[in-house]
Amino acid sequence: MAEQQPVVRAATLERPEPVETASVDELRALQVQRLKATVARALQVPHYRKQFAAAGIAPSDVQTLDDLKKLPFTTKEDLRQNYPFGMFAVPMNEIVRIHASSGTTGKPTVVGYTHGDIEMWAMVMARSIHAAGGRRGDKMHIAYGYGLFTGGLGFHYGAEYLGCAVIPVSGGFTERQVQLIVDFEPDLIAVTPSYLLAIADEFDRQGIDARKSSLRIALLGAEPWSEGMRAEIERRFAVDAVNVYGLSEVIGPGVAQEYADTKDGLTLWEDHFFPEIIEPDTGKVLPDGQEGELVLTSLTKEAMPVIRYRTRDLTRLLPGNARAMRRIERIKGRSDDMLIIRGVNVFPSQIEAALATEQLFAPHYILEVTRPDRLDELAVIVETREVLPPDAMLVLADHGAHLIKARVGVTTTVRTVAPGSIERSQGKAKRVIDKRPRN
Ligand code: DLL
Repeated sequence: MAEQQPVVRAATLERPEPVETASVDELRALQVQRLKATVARALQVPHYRKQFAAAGIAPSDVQTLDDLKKLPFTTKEDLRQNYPFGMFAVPMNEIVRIHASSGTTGKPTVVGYTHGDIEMWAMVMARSIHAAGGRRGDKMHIAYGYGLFTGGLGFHYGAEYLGCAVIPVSGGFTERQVQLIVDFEPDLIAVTPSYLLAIADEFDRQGIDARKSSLRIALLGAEPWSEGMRAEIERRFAVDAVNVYGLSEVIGPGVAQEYADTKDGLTLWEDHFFPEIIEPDTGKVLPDGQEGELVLTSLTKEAMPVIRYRTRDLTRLLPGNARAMRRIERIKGRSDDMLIIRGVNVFPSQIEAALATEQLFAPHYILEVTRPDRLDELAVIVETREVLPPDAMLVLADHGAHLIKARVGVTTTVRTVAPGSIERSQGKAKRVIDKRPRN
């Protein structure tokens, strides 16, 4: 019998892809060409036609990347107003997948994909997993939710494309997560950082050493997290914990990815997504290096091209290292996450970073905002790592309030609670409870 040949489509995927090593000039030329095609495609959508007409823009006005500045922004509100399928640029019979992102208020935002989009998404995800250190033949445990959320299926297709053996567990059933990790011995895990910590707790509860698990790399994203959490996860699992960024409106996960060997910011896949940083209040484009809101324009999407989509995510653009594509810094927070406590602007990530400087605090916390009189007050409820006597809890709470005051500049009331008191998320953690009256 002839020796069996493996049938491996993934083997045709060059690693790294040529575009990853392209020069800046080559990359910019590709982006201009793709931007023009995207503008033409966007004009299939009544919303964009109206917007362009209102701004007095013809497609021929977009000849360079700098011309992008002339185009109007797209917001989540625009997507809501065109709910459910009004932003699609192709007929429904070319749509092969629909995802949606729930959002905290109002209608979800809906996104559609053609066959070509699914293929592109799988490729950027395969590229991301490879950058994170994943290789063909690795087993990947996926604990991101499957369903309308893009996390589960985004990783699923990318990992298969790369040639990994996918274990599509989805979120929840934490005991079973542990059992499957122990029994199936995956090399990679894709999960929100907050849920991975809940899985770590479950390892402890079952008396199994998570450091001895087969896991080598954790691909973490979908929510803000900190260097403190990275250190904690790497300590508890003996893995490389790397950052994955993306959002449904733009594709899902797979917009930007941190390389495991450098862990110094996330390389943005600029051949498919063009980044700008703007001042959130004025919309002014800021130079590379300055912090502001990330705005993304899709360059190859077919079903739902997005022009200058305002992500609300705050970060900076950094030069590429060893490649032309630029990096973004870890997301600091969302402009709509910012709390203003007695005039001081506060992001939950800053509080998290301040608390992380004290070993006795666990990385589980909740911020509760109230307005008892006319002023906003911020209460921080944080778990301790060990059970401590009541007076030690009080001393530690005081210490927490000092750390936050010194590092963030805001006065808070800190309440320390016993290990395990704060409810664990099975997906994105909800850290802020806003109890202020709605006007
Ligand atoms: O969270 C896509 C995703 C899935 C990314 C799995 C990474 C891993 P949405 O549900 O549309 O899509 O939420 C997108 O989540 O605008 C950010 O505010 C936040 N976010 C995503 N990744 C990160 C990250 C997915 N690495 C929103 N760090 C984005 C901080 C992140 N925030």
